Order: sequence, then C-alpha cells, then structure tokens
Amino acid sequence: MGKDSLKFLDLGGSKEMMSIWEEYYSASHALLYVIDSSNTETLDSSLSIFEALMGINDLDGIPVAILCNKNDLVSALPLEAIKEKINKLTHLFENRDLLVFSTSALTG
Ligand SMILES: Nc1nc2c(ncn2[C@@H]2O[C@H](COP(=O)(O)OP(=O)(O)OP(=O)(O)O)[C@@H](O)[C@H]2O)c(=O)[nH]1
Ligand SMILES: [Mg+2]
Repeated sequence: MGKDSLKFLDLGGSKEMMSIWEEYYSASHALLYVIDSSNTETLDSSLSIFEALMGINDLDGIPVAILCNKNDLVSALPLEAIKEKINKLTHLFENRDLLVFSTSALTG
C-alpha cells in the first residue's frame, strides 16, 4: 500500500518571518492561517495581510482554512463577528475552498 505524507510548516507572523513566507508559496498545497481572535487591534491588519496573500499567484486555488484562535479568552471576538469580516472578502474565495474555524491552542 502506498504511503502518503503531509508536511506542515509553521511560519511565524513576525515581520522577520513574513519576509521568508514567499520562499514557500510555490510548494504549498494548502494554507492554514491562524489569527488571534482576542486582539481587536491586530485582527483587521491580520485579515488585510490575508487578503494580500490570497492575491499571490503561487497560492491561486489552494484550499484555505482560517483558524480564529484564542477563543478561550473572554476578550475574543465571537466567530460570527469574524466571519462577517471574512465574508466581505468573498471575491477572494470564488476560486478556492475556504473553511473558518474557532480554535484554542490551549483547550483544543
Ligand atoms: N489563551 C490562549 N493563549 C494562546 C493561545 N494560543 C497561543 N496562546 C498564547 O499566545 C502566545 C503566543 O503564542 P505562540 O504560539 O508563540 O504564537 P505564534 O502564532 O506561534 O506567534 P508567531 O510565531 O510569532 O507568529 C503564547 O503566550 C501562547 O501561550 C490560545 O488559543 N489561547
Ligand atoms: Mg510561532
């Protein structure tokens, strides 16, 4: 029986790390994009960066999941509110599958 393998790369969101993201675009077959639901100050810029990513040719058509993380914190924006923001970007998803999840790295 053949063996399949999946390789996950965890690329950080700091400025330094963002500058190397592009080295991985052409080899990517799917994207998990993690946003911090609890930080309303960075949420919009995080979605803007995501919007820019969706315009990258090498990422065209690949399936994407957005993980709205830190949902265990009381300060977290509810999933529905984040989805409303994401839904304003529908033009980005005509050509690909998109899933949006509410997650906590602490509680699963
Ligand atoms: N409460 C809570 N804290 C979290 C959660 N996920 C991460 N953290 C905390 O947030 C901080 C940053 O977590 P990291 O895992 O380093 O975040 P990161 O996304 O890898 O950061 P970069 O690699 O710099 O992009 C740590 O203190 C974590 O414990 C979560 O779901 N809930
Ligand atoms: Mg990290």
